[in-house]
Amino acid sequence: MRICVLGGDGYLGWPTAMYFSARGHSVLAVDNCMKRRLEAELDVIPLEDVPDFKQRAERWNVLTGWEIEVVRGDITQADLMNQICVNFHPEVIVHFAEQPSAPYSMIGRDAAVLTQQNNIVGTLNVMFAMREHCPDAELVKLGTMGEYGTPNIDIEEGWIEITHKGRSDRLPYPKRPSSLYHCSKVHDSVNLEFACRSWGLRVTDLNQGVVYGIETDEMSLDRKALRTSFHYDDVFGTVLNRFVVQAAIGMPLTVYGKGGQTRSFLNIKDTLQCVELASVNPASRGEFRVFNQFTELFSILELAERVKRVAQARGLCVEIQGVANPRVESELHYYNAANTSLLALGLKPHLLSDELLDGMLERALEARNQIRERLIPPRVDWKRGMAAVTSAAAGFEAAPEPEREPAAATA
Ligand code: NAD
Ligand code: USQ
Repeated sequence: MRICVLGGDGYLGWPTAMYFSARGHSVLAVDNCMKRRLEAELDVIPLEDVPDFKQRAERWNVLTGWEIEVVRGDITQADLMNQICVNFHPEVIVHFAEQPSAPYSMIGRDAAVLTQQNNIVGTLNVMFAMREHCPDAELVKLGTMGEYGTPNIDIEEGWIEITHKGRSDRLPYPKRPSSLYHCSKVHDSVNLEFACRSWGLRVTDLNQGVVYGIETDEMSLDRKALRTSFHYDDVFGTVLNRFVVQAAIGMPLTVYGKGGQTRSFLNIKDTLQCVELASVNPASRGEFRVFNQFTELFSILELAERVKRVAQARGLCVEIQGVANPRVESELHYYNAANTSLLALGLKPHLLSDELLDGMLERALEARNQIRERLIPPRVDWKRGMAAVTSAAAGFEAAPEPEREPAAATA
């Protein structure tokens, strides 16, 4: 198939581009490298250097004989999406190209506007370009489980049968998003459902849980040149990746609040499988299909305990530290979400194992001299934005970065 991967330079987009290319699909990867710009603005860096977008695609092409075609451009520019649809004729558009961080969106007004403009306008441009130039293609759009929030009823896959005052209907499942980033995903979902209903587009909205892991099979061809990004900072790092890095340098694991927050999770390898399943089994014309894309549920405290146990087995000393929760979220709640659609299509989950955690820990230990402790404490407060918590984080930052022994000495 001809598959366009929007956000092809990102944590998930780059492995997806390689995954499809390795299976003989024609892949066009598009990215404006906005994420790298935001990292520089916030002075955060991933755990390991991430090779340049074009260079790693060239390396892939040389190593495999396949071709990932690369376009550097911004999908909030309508012309770009139109040109892609006219010139590349995608059969599938996989859309990762959004600002993905909840804390980033809560820094303040400008970051919230950037997030919502970038995400919502980009998706609108995709919708209109598809309507005009490739109405039969499928859009596989990355949404998020956090669109639903944590309701006190079971979470269905995008739709719910409701009986109200004696009448029944099948309606979009109610949403209560947990940040202004998550709100942008809800707005996208509303726009896309409308486009399917009105214009007959075919869309699969993948409400994905928190992704962990840094290894996919394709990377083994050249681990350095083909690797993906691994963030551990408070803005772009997700919880499990952060805990692993904290364990590697002996920092207490930062569980926010009581730690009873339950979230859905999946291995990055399963993201690739799910996107493939949604692509090769497309939605029908006019169908807005929603899949909840996760394989397991964990509370944050459970995850911290898992990381602690695996790190201790390596002789590392790890503590769990309750941190005042910078977010507004329930810390103890009911959570039961359906995820049967992707399993029914053939998803074979890679569940969270001690071996996988140990492998991530190994990578963090190898790179421990690059880890900047000052990037770990949370700086973005949901009620007051970033500036307000700088002083609260100062206690963490006061200590100078310690000199560390090479990894092998402590592992
Ligand atoms: P990422 O930031 O690493 O990747 C997104 C990429 O899109 C970046 O390379 C960025 O430069 C690019 N991009 C952003 N706006 C763009 C624009 N206007 N034009 C062109 N390129 C643009 O994020 P990720 O973690 O790989 O997430 C990918 C998608 O999956 C996002 O939509 C995110 O919301 C969603 N998601 C991620 C997770 C997760 O745990 N990582 C979980 C659920 C959903
Ligand atoms: N958390 C901690 N300690 C930390 C970091 C996070 O306790 O050091 C807690 C948070 O309070 C939250 C949970 O862990 O309850 C998850 O936080 P996260 O930063 O790992 O993930 P989140 O902000 O929800 O966002 C991530 C991705 C986003 C994606 C989302 C999927 O960045 O792109 O949409 O996961 S979901 O959470 O299902 O909506």
